[in-house]
Amino acid sequence: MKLIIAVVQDQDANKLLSALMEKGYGATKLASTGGFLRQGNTTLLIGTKDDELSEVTAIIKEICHTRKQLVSPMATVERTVSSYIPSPVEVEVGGATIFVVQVESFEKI
Ligand code: 2BA
Repeated sequence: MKLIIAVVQDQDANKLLSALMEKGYGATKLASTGGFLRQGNTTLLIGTKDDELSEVTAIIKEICHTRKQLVSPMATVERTVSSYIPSPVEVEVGGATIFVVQVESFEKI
C-alpha cells in the first residue's frame, strides 16, 4: 500500500476530492501553507493499493492546473528596510507536488 501526499492549490482541491470520492478512493484534506509564498494551499492524504497509484496520479494531473502567481520577494523574508519596495516576480505554482510513501501497515480499528 502507498500513501500519496499531494500538495495542491486551494482552487483545485474540491474538484479533486470529488473525483477521488467518485472513483472510491479515500482521502483526507488538510489545510496547509506553502513555505515560499506563505499562502494557503491544500494537502491531501490518499491511501491507495500499489496498483491504484497510477490512476490516482492521473486524476491529480488531469485536475490540478499550473497557475502563474505574482509574489513580492520581500513577502518571503523578514522585512528589514521599510522604504525598499521591490517589484513583484512571477512564479509558476502547481499543478501538484506529490510524494509517494510506502505504507508499513494500515488498520482501521
Ligand atoms: P510554496 O512553497 O508556497 O511555493 C509556491 C511556488 O513558488 C512553487 O510552486 C515554486 O514555483 C515557487 N518556489 C518555491 N520555492 C522557491 C524558491 N526558493 N525560489 C523561487 N521560487 C520558489 P510549486 O513547486 O508547484 O510548489 C507548490 C507548493 O508545494 C509549495 O508552496 C509547497 O507548499 C509545496 N512544496 C513544493 N515543494 C515541496 C517540497 N520539496 N517539500 C514540501 N512541500 C513542497
